[in-house]
Amino acid sequence: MTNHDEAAERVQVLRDEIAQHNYAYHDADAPLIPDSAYDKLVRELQDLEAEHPDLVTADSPTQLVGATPTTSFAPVTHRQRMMSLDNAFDADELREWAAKLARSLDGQAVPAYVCELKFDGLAVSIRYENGELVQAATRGNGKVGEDVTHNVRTIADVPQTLKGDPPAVIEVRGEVYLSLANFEALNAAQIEAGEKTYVNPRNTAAGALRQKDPTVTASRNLSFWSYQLGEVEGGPELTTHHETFELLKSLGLPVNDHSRVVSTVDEVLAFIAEYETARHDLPYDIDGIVTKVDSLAMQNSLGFTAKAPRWAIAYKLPPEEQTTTLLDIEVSVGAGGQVTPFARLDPVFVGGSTVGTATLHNQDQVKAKDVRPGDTVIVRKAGDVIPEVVGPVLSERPKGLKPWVFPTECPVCSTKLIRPEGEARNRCPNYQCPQQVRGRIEHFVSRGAMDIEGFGESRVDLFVSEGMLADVGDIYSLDFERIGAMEGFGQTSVDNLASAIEISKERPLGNMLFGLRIQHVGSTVGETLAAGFGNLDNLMAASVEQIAEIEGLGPIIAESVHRWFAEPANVAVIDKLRAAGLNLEGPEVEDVAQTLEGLVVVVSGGLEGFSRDDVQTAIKSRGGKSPGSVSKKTTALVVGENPGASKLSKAEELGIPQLDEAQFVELLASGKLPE
Ligand code: I6G
Repeated sequence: MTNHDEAAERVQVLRDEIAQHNYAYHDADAPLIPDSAYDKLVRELQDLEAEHPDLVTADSPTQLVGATPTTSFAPVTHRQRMMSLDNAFDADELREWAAKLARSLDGQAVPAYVCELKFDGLAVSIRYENGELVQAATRGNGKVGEDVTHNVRTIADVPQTLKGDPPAVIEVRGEVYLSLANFEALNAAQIEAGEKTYVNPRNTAAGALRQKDPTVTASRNLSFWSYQLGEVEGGPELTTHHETFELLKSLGLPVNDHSRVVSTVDEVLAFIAEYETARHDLPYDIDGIVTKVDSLAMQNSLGFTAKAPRWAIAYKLPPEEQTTTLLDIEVSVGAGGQVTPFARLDPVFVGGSTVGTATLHNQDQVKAKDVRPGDTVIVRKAGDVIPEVVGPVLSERPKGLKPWVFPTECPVCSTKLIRPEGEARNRCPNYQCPQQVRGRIEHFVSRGAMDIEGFGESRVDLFVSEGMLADVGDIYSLDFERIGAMEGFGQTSVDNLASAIEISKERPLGNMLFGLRIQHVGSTVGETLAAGFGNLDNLMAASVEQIAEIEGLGPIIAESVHRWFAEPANVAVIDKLRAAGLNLEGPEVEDVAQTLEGLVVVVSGGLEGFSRDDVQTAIKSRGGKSPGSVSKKTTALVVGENPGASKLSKAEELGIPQLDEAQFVELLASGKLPE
């Protein structure tokens, strides 16, 4: 077979495959592969067609825009074609695009570009006549889309009547999308109802837009950004693309304010680099950056290819979803006994690193996602967020795969697991479970607690499995002679360990209380208890009410602390610590300055230097309030690791200042928001 024959054969295979994926993505709203894999197929086809131009046919997917209109919605012929965009996958391709523009413009460099976010949603065209919404259609194949007017009318962002002075006819093009907050809320409701979860916001938005019943669409709370004009009759003369935004805004249409006019390709690349990170702070998904030539006269002279405008390009951001094989589902046991399912994956490169395990959160989530060992699954890793399994690719499920069953026994100590009423987590109730013992000791010796240097996870593991440590009290009666005889220990390391343990006896009482891993006692609560009672004996003798009376504490913490000291096994640990001579005296009581008097500070996501309870105590003990949600009354939102999308989007919507951890610490000290 000749090289040309082989190419022709491969082109046919690629076209069939791409057609299948186009249908799955655009028409069935159920993609079979991630976008990145689809892009690779299209790229391969484009390359082959470029090498063998005689193989290009009018019906090749490279010459068509996307979905074929289906029969379920009335067809709408676009008066101006709704094209898609050519893609660039790296900086070189973007520079090449800019160089080609300059060549087409007789060597004249483009003086200004507009960079915009590429929202991961569904393109629609909305037609207004005399200011009234008359029709809305999907892109379809670019020439003919589907009539989704009734459904688009339910989107709160889309005005039925334009404001100001609308042109006689104006077609507004933009993206219908589902915000992350609304997507999460929808999935939470699905889990609550025992139903399957939705895979991602984009497909959920697509499904919602193509509902037969507009009340179902309305219930999904879709959103809309406008970014481009189609047919226009009348209205002001525009000379640049960025003026379009002003016109759209003046008519009451939503325009995203992350766009930027820049003058060089380097600035375009800087914008892209900025949003490769900033995308994780946005309350919606984006999958790329669109760059357009700003001058409309230049756009006009550049024109279109069969498929896309020459004056625009979409830079694809690295994919945050990939598919891989789910090898197995296992469970891990935490220090508090919580049993968490996680996926063992065939390692896959996604979101900037190789991922071999991913969380499955809890039993209900595994059920709602219906992922089974052996499945091909979609794995998502967005920024620093822990990787998660989004769902199975059902079309690839091998026959006979059985649903995964949550274990009934602890994988470490074989105790029967429990799931307390109203809790999402299963637990191992055995306080002596070696995994929990290990977890508690690791926490006690850790930096924020007793800070015992040289007492890492592997040593905790070793001493627990050798039967030398059953609880944190045993740390202070370790047999160093025996340790010295163990493999891997020289005299110096034994001496260092012994001295680090000795030094820890002088740590503040607050650190020790934090180290005991009492529920709701973080480092600040530990300090508050130590300062509030002056010494451990006073605290142990206190009633729930007396504990709750301490400034910054409440009944939940008080109940938990009291319960912990009422447990004889815990008192036995305290006895060991007392006998070892640990510092059980609190600091001199000092008044905490009421810097946050009258302020409302909401916290979302984990902070490095504060546990969840610490944060609350730190705010409340300074006179501030810290409710669980953002409202008009909120002074500031503190944003930590993995913040909740709904709090972020609400803060953004209301213009509430967002602080990082360092700024929060400053606020605690000064009561003032950063400049
Ligand atoms: O698919 C698209 C996404 C975003 C676009 C687009 C866009 O601008 C922000 N702009 C054009 C001109 C087209 N598609 C054709």
